[in-house]
Formats: sequence, C-alpha cells, structure tokens
Amino acid sequence: MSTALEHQDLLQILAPDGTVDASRDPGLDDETLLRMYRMMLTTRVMDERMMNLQRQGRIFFYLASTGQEACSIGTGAAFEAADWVVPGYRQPGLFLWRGVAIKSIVAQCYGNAWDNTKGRQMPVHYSFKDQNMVSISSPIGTQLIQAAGVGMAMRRRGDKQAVLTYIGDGGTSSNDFHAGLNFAGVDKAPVVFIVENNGYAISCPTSKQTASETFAQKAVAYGMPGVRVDGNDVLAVYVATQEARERAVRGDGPTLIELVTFRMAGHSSSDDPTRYIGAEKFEEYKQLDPLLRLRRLLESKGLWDEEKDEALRQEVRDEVNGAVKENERVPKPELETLFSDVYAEMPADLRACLEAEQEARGEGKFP
Ligand SMILES: Cc1ncc(C[n+]2csc(CCOP(=O)(O)OP(=O)(O)O)c2C)c(N)n1
Repeated sequence: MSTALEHQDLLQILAPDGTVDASRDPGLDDETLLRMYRMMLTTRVMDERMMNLQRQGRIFFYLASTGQEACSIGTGAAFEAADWVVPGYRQPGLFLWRGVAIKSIVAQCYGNAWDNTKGRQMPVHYSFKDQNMVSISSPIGTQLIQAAGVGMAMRRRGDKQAVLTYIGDGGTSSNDFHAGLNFAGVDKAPVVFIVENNGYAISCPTSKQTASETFAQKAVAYGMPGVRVDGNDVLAVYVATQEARERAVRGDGPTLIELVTFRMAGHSSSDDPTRYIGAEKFEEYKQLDPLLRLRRLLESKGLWDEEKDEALRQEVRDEVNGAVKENERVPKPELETLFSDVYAEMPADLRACLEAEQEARGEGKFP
C-alpha cells in the first residue's frame, strides 16, 4: 500500500458517515479522539461567541474557522510541543490544542492589559511564544518565508524538530508562496506546508485563483511531495501531517499538504458570504461538517451519545462565556506599554512625549 504522502487521489480515512478505512486507521486511543472532538467543539463555540462580540461592538474584528476545525486539530495533533508553528489567521483550534487558554485568545481580541501583544495588533493576530507559535502576520504569504527560515535554522543547528505553517488557497498566488517553498525545497528544510483550500479567497473562487488542477501538484515544482487530503476528515489530516513531520525530522525535507475543506461562514466579520456562495453549498456542507463526522465515529465506538454531547456543549459554552466575562473586567494596557519593548533605554523625545501625557493626566512620572 502507498504511504499517505504517496497517495494519488484525495486521501480520506474517516468517511462522512463515520466509518473508518481500516487500512489507514492511525489507531488513536479513545482519550485522544475525545480530546480532538472537545477541541473542535470549543473552537466552534468560541468562534460563534467571538463573532457575536464583534456584532455587539465589543471587539472590532474577528476571523472564524467554522467548518475548518479538523484542519487545525488534525495538524496540531500530529506535531510535538517542542516543534515550531508559524500560523495563518484561520487556525484558532491549533492554539487551543497547544494549550493556550481561551482567556488569552479573548484578551488578544480585546487588546486589553492581559493581551500579550499589548493592544498593538489587530484582533486575531496572536503571538504565543510559550507554545512556540510565531506572531501572525497580516500580509498573506509572509509566514511561509518565515517558516522556511526557521526550518533552515533548525537544520543548521541539527535540531530534531519540525515547523508547521499554513496558508489559504488565495495565498498560493503570493510571491512568498514561491519563495518559501523554493528555499525550503532547496535547503531540505524540515517544514510542513499546509494549504487550507476552503474554495474561496474572500469572494474569489479557486477557479480564478489557479489554472493548476490541484494545489498539491504545485509541490512538484519545488521538489517535494504534495498530497491532497480531505480537510474535513480529522484522521486523514492527522495521518498525512504526521507522515510529513516524520519525513521532515528525518532530514528528508519539506512537504506540501492541500486540505480540501469549506468555510461554513464569512471570510471575516466584515464579509457577507451569501453575496457570492449559494445557499445549496452551505446545505451540502452541513452533511460534511467535520464535527459531525468525528461525532459519528465516537458514537460508533460507544464513546458518545446525545446526552454527553449536550453536556459537553454546555460545559464548553460556560468555559467560553467565563473567559469573556473575565476579560470584560480587564482594563486597557497601561500607557507606558506604548513605549516598551522597542528601546533598551527610552530616547529623550519619547520620554518627553510620555511625561507630557502623564502630566496631562495628572499622573506621576514613569520611573
Ligand atoms: C499581501 C496581502 N494582500 C491582500 C491581503 C488582504 N486579504 C486578507 S485575507 C485575503 C484572502 C485570503 O484568502 P485565502 O488565502 O484563500 O485564505 P482564507 O481567508 O480563505 O483562509 C486577502 C486578499 C493581505 N492581507 N495581504
């Protein structure tokens, strides 16, 4: 049998009805499958809550990953905590999987004093250093050259680690897609490139994005394997990513994985997808929902039922609501944070600005 990365067609292990292709079943234990489901559900609930907060004017922007949760969780589960991730903006589940607290995610979107980017970034532009996750960059594609660079450094240092990075179908048209894959290919850098093909770059369909038959086949040009995977099948995503990671750590170089999925919501809180996607497409994907698929597997194993599902949903909702409530009470970042992290010693002109502002506010001087 071919390995997952050698597979020629769309790789699928967990079918929409919840049955598993036994020949490729990774044999994950019950605890891991249940954690995957919990994290996918948490992502969905958190995304819904954050979108509502945006509609209420409590945060000014949000980007959900509704329908794409298996992409974040399947890839995240295949990587180790010591590996590095250079994420895009549509993988909130990955942060949860790697142990970021919901309240830290919410804090970043509020830009309050708990936000580790100190209110300087747009919402959803997270940076989680403790979990080896590099800050999200707004210009699409830049994360690929960053990931290639991290991988090249690992190779020179002889680290037995790998880098995971993501881009959307639209992002494959950026210059940096070429530069990132090219450098990684030439250097045999230990990078796993994920293309989350959700069919659209905002309103631009993939048919207008590329003349290639698939995004996976672009890998040939960079001398690396490329595989097309059902992105709504968390098991297939896991298996392909794990194989690609092993290849990377062995020193055999990078891999390109195309995850075929669908965005069951707008591009962002500023978008109305009903203007360019027909209602029938949303209906079709309700049946292909990655959460429903994993739930069916859990049910067939006797691990899950309606009652357990309802209880978990409530628990997760409480968890997310609790994180929001806590953040509502957190003040804005201190004025001084505007001036920190840039200079070891604050230049005189900046100090004068700060002191003038403090005086106007009737505050004491910055020590
Ligand atoms: C260099 C650059 N050009 C344009 C944008 C504006 N922009 C943000 S997201 C986006 C669409 C990206 O689509 P895709 O790569 O398919 O990812 P998806 O949002 O579907 O996950 C665009 C055009 C940007 N952030 N950076």
